[in-house]
Amino acid sequence: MASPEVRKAISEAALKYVKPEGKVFEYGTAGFRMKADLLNTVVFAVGLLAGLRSKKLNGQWIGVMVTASHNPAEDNGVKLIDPMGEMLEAEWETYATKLANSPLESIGDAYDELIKEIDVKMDNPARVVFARDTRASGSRLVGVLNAALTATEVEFSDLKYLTTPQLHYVVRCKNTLGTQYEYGEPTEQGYYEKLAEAFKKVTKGVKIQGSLTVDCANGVGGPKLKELVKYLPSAAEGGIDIKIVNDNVINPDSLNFECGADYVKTKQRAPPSSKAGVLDRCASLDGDADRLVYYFVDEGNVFRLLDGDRIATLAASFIGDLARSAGIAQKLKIGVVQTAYANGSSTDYIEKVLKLPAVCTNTGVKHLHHAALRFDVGVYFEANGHGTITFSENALKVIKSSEPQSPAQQHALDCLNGLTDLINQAVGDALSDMLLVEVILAHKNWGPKEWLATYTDLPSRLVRVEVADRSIFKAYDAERKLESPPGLQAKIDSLQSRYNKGRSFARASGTEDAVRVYAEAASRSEADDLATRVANAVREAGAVKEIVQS
Ligand code: 16G
Ligand code: MG
Repeated sequence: MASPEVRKAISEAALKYVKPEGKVFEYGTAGFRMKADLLNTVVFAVGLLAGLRSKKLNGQWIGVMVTASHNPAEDNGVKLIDPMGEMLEAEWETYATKLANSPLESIGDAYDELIKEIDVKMDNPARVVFARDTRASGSRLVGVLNAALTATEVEFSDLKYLTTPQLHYVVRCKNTLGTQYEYGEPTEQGYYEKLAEAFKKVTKGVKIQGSLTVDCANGVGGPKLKELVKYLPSAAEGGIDIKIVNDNVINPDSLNFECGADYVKTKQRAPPSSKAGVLDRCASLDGDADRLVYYFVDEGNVFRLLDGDRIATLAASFIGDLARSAGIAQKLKIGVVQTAYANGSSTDYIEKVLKLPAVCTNTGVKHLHHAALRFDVGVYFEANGHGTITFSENALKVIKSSEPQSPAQQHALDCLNGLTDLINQAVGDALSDMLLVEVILAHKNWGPKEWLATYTDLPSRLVRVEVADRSIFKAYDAERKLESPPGLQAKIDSLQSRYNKGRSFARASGTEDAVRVYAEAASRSEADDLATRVANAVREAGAVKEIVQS
């Protein structure tokens, strides 16, 4: 139980906020995310829970990130980060949901009930570190967080503006400091130094050609990339010639507006502001810099997207080659983790050309991350550009302790070693992923055209369908099939079988009130047609259920 002082402080602090009437909150794939005005009481609850999570884990640091990623400027969100920089453990998502929905008048009781249910030792210390993106509502929400942490006597550290992956990095560093798993200096500067140091190691002997234009979605990635550039070698010294665009964080409404990774991926076009020339490398981050996509304008002015699938295949092929050159391929189990949204051609390429296992999981970073941990080197990316590479303890041991038999082996081992530092293993990180892509392209001596030529994407289409109640759409088999509503899956199966290389699925979104339909097929018209037909079937199934319910 909380002490009477803490109970009193919680009640007093909670009085300042008003819970939006009739709104039910749910800790989803990306934490809580909605219109920023509705978030005060949710953030207060998250603050209370963060302290409990830390106490439960014997005072390890827990992170709280205030961001709504690629959502519009008027939204905001909040999510918790576990000690190793990972997403919050699934069981605790239900505690977060419970606390966020508890009436304010009795939030102290709900807090005490949770302490009992989770069996938290209240004598343990509690430590929380938090940060936010550049949204205007962030400062108010951080104030609320501060109030909850103060009321519950939690030690905390406010790191102001950070990208989401930077906060994940700091959390992991703080909790590994002084142990054999030390991950780096637990500061923003430590992050830049680690990346820059690793970048220098892995670019030894290679030259990066041309320039890279980076669209920062007018979010926190802009100022942070500018900072990172200060630590990297200049183009003249063998570094990257980085041109930063869409880095306006002064006008709050410009965030994610007609730019950023989500815009580029979903619209399949460059931001209208883009001035890139033919074959120029371009990249887009999202609003909190945990997603990255590349693109370029081909000869003939055709827009070409290089999405998360492309980054995964590029990285897997490079690491596979390095492991072979280093003579350690037999000792490392390398695998790629994707979701159902991965283009079928990328999966074929991984299995048939790279000859690596490809695993499919549910959408949402935590699912991919956990599946990746089952490999020694787990390459995971969502098609939308979120991903990273994990190295097992065994992999680190093999890479660090192998005795090279030749200068070529030495070079490959050094490069692998550098990669383990260059890659943010806590979470997908657009800045770190960007350096990784640049390094690989330089090693392979490839421009974006050669990268694109590795395989040909099947034309695909994504459709968003609004339904009365998305919860009736229950998926299985890594969200590739629906068990409910009854009969719908049979319809989808029959539709996709009519198209050459047809593949389609529908799943309820975890972040919006909608069902998403994905379809791919051998030609653009077939993919579009299949998507339209499946969307109609979903619409009908949703409508039927609505009538049944009423
Ligand atoms: C969240 C997820 C992202 C996923 C997306 C799917 C995290 C940090 N983010 O943004 O990985 O692709 O949701 O959204 O897990 P949807 O469920 O609306 O399709
Ligand atoms: Mg994001």
